[in-house]
Amino acid sequence: MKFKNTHKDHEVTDEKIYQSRRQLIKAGIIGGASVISGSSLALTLPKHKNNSKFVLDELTTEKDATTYNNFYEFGLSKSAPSKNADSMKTEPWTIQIGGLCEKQGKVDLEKLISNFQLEERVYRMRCVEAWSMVIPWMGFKLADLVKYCQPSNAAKYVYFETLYDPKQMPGQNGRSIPWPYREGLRMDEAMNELTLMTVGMYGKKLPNQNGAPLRLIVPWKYGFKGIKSIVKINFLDKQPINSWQAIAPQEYGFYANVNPKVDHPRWSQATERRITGGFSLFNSRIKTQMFNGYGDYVADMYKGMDLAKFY
Ligand SMILES: Nc1nc2c(c(=O)[nH]1)N[C@H]1C(S)=C(S)[C@@H](COP(=O)(O)O)O[C@H]1N2
Ligand SMILES: [Mo]
Repeated sequence: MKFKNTHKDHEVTDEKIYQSRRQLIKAGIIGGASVISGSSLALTLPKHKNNSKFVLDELTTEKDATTYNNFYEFGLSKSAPSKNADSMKTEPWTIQIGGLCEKQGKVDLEKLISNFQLEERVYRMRCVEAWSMVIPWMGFKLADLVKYCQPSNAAKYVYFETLYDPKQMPGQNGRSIPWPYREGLRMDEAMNELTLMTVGMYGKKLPNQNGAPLRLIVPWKYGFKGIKSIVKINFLDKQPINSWQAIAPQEYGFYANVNPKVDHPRWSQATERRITGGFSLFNSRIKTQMFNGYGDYVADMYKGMDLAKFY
């Protein structure tokens, strides 16, 4: 698949966009030369390892990020997705848009992507199981996609579903999760500039095990919000129930904001095992940060909410 992109870096001249990009660069969220102006994802990225000016944390190796996965559609173990996910056919890929919005119906993913500007963003990813990675993702802002869909004023939530096809996804023959995998965001969370619809990582297309060809990345929330292999986007007036909430509502909520002060009922969320170079049980254990360290960009959305109640 080729990702055509009509926008060029130098065309983004608007002062406000420029300033907010600068903010993101300073925080290490996007790389300085990260807006992709070329025509495909087969691009060379700047070496990140020692580029500490732009990247706050050491990157996780590509090997770890693509072989230690959660993708229950392809098995329950961390190694199963990279072994089994080749059975999923990702081209062509159709997205169904519906609910409370103007744009309705099926759209080819490649066509859809050509409307948006791709960026690389280095984000921390914190799994609810208390491990984390630092990954250079590639994608476009969900905010841009929401605007493209023209939701009505009644739309308060964005809802996503993963592909349901047990022939391609053998894990769906089991009952670990009520299929298809489901997720949702409040509209302001969807419009937040950090929220990324992701099509690539490490400068390449997403591997199947990481959620090809399109997945969500919400860096201030636990990893399970990052629904993979999306085929459906709906605009709703009521808060949807996500997959993990459906399985165990006392353990997993709708918000799933990374919060070191609210423990999972069965384990602490105060620290995390940071996986960097070479996965091992001895990878460094570090303190988990409120909102995974992205509070400056997202804390305002939760003012006045009791985050122990809305976990
Ligand atoms: N469809 C689907 N999406 C999913 C999951 C899944 O099992 N199925 N697992 C989630 C969990 S728990 C995590 S931590 C992240 C892992 O993403 P990664 O494998 O790319 O690191 O994907 C999330 N998205
Ligand atoms: Mo997770």
